[in-house]
Amino acid sequence: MSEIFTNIPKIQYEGKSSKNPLAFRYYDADRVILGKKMSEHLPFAMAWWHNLCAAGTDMFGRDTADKSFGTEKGTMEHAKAKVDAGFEFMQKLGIKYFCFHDVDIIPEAEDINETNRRLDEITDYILEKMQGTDIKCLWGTANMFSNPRFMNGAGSTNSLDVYCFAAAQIKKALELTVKLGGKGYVFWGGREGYETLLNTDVKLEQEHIAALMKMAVTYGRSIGFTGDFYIEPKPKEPMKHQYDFDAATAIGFLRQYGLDKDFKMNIEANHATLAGHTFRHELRISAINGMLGSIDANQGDYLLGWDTDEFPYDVYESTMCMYEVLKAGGLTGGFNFDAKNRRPSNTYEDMFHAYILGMDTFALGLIKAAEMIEDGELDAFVANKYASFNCELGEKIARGECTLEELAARAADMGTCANPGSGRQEYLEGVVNRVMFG
Ligand code: XUL
Ligand code: CO
Repeated sequence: MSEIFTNIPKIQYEGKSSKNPLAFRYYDADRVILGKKMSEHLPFAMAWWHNLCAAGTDMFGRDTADKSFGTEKGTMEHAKAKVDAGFEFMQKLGIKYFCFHDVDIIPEAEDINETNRRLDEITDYILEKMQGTDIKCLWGTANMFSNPRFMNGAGSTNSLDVYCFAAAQIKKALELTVKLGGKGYVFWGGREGYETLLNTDVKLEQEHIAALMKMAVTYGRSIGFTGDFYIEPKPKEPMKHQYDFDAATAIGFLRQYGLDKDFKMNIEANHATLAGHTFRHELRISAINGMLGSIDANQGDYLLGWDTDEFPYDVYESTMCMYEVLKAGGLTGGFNFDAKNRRPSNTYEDMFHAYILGMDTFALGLIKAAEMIEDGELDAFVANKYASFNCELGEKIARGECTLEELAARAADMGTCANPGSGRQEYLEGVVNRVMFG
């Protein structure tokens, strides 16, 4: 196999004074931060779909980038060339993981039996490429949204036939994930949602989605999948309303249907902002519920109301993300760059610039978040803010043993209430800026 990205060297760490666009300025894989190597804090993953498949097509125009990798698109030769390109790409960047949908790695056939045969062939090839490298699969998933059969949803479809095809795709994608040693299996909502309640039985659709997830857990465990299943919340797009709106909604759903032991969250930054939350909020809600699993690292554009999947460059956001991740004790999954080059950034070099940007943004975020934790001022402030509960009565409340009468009696004794103390938001924002910028 000949080199594909011929003008790109192996990307090295050169430090923050470097002006070399093909070098890392902050991501120094072996640098130890809070007792762990950067590469362990930041298990980066390449998203097969954006990096190797998406070529810039949008609603108004066709491909701008050439991702044929010297072959005819839509052939198995092309599928293999994408594997070659992907492995060369990951090796040049020192990326240790990849994520994939079933139909990212092969051209889907008319007949699912032929699709599955192609999937077997390509995963044999991927396995071969993995040997002798330290590249692993972070997670796999089934694309249950692109094919027209899924226009009314997959688990939420009105058609039993379509439901069977969704089940078949999940079954196969789970088998492939196990074959490639994947750590996780993702359910992104796809078209699980609705355009109008006028034609939708929400209760039935949600029960069917849960039933499919239960079958996936049972089958996955039976074939040796020991990793986490993930829900990737998103509030809208492609459907007007998506059922996995945000982390809180998805966690409630999992608990309602008894799926919470097998599932965690895969939090995507741009999905969080579409839900009207910060990325950080979604991470915190997942973490406090013991369900912070993995991250789709990207960012949106606050001026645009859709999923722009940009490469993350906002260091303030990545710092807040890494603060949450460090506080939660790390991820069981990793940082998948579910991000794509802007349409006019259409060269091979741009693909590398994008990943270097994303990796450096998270590396710098990690450095700054660790400094914030070591600095301790934020933690100390929060601990002190709730200190009035550090007493017998507070403990009784925490144990659920207190009554309204008891608390009301104390209020009556006091007569008037003391001021709860300033929240000091601006002061704390200043602390963050001090740590960030010195
Ligand atoms: C779509 C999205 C997906 C999932 C995997 O918004 O984020 O690419 O990450 O299906
Ligand atoms: Co995603």
